Amino acid sequence: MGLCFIADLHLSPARRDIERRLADFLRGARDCKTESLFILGDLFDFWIGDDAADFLGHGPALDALRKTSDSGVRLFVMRGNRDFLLGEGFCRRSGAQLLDDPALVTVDGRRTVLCHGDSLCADDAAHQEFRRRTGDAEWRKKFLARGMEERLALAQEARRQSAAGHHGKPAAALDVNAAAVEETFRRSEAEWMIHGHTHRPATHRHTVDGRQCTRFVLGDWFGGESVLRLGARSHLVA
Ligand SMILES: [Mn+2]
Repeated sequence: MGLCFIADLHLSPARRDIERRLADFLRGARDCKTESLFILGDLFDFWIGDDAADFLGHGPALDALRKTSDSGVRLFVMRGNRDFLLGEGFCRRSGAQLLDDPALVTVDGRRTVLCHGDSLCADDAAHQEFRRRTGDAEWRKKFLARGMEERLALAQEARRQSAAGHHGKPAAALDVNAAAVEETFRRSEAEWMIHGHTHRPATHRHTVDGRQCTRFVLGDWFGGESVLRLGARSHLVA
């Protein structure tokens, strides 16, 4: 029983080891009758449309997710900055429910805000510009109308540029911005926040307008599985 929160697996055709890690983890989640599994963004290193899942070899990962949701584990997936094109086709195949970013839930009755985390990185100007551009419905429609090979080439080019842009940037510019964190706590009126994206797993305490708040940061899966197990019961807040 209980809840699991994960993020930043960055599954890709080049990292079949992470796909096996996920399959092992999901088997455990089914065996333990996990109540809900929340995947808070960047499950995939890039996603070029639901129609291209098999083209990229993600069939086994989707089957493992489906088996898990079919077993009774409630499966929630939030889009990250890498897999922001996850859509209804992915949901139908995996049995997952897409969450908005941010999403509000209760965890054992505590008001909790879930987000991928990139919206908190307000100091990363290049990334905020990328968010604005790719958030545009017209941009998405045009991109998805291209052939799979072309979409793949564009995604790989975007990753190269992002990696080059991060090189030499001060670490603080890539971490969360304190004001953005406070604003997210304030607006959501949440006591807890759970997010990924920064790949810096930790538990942080914040005082916001005199309220004690806790922020849980999820780790990536490059070196091993990284799971936050927290609470027994969750409810989505409408
Ligand atoms: Mn991310």
